[in-house]
Amino acid sequence: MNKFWAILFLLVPVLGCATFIVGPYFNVWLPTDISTDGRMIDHLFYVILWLTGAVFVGTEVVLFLFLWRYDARRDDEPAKFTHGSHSLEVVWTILPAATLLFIAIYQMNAWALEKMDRPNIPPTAEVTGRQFEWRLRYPGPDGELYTQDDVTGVNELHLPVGEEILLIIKSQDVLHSFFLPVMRVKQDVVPGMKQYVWFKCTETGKYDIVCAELCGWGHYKMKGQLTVEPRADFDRWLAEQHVLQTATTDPSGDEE
Ligand SMILES: [Cu+2]
Repeated sequence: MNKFWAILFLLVPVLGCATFIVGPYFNVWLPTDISTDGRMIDHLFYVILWLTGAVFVGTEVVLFLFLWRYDARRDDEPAKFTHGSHSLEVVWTILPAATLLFIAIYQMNAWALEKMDRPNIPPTAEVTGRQFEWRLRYPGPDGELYTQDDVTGVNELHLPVGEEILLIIKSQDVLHSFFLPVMRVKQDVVPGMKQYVWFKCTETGKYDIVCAELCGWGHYKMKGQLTVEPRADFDRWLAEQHVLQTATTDPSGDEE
């Protein structure tokens, strides 16, 4: 009977690995990457996946071997207890510590690029998370953010392709997380903090904006759409939005 349990437990690493192998064929793997830095992020993801995967398979195989080999009903020799092994503890403390240190050093460049080296350009737009939508604010015709002619919108983020993008990220209420899967950008949106994300889109198209932090009952519907388009289309869209907005909010057409 213990052989049955041993095989059942062996199925865990076997099916676990199989999931990763067949995943890409069923389109349940990483989404397409249309950012200039995405490859670096994906590479880090794979390094960590291989590291944790090897440990996972190793421990599961040892578990299987022990279940297969030792059975109290067939083996009447009493179990031996040990009060611990000093050297073993030193080893299993040093190994994970060294692994973590390796990862910390290995990802330093990526972290600096994504979180520290903010480009010195005017912000493309401001994104404000609130229950349960993304409020957007673009500089209007004067090219400056936080002025009278700003263009505002909800959930429909447009960005020009092939240009450095800088977004200001804020929250109006609770904790959210601004997530652009195709751009490999994810930033917690912390109330009271002004944060920045920057990236460059390499392909035009329509993509998801997701909230990746459980933020209340409507979290599931806190979805937006990112439209990446050529600069000319982007400018035209922004101008259109500005006309629509001034027409509805100010019939006289006066700005100030
Ligand atoms: Cu949210």
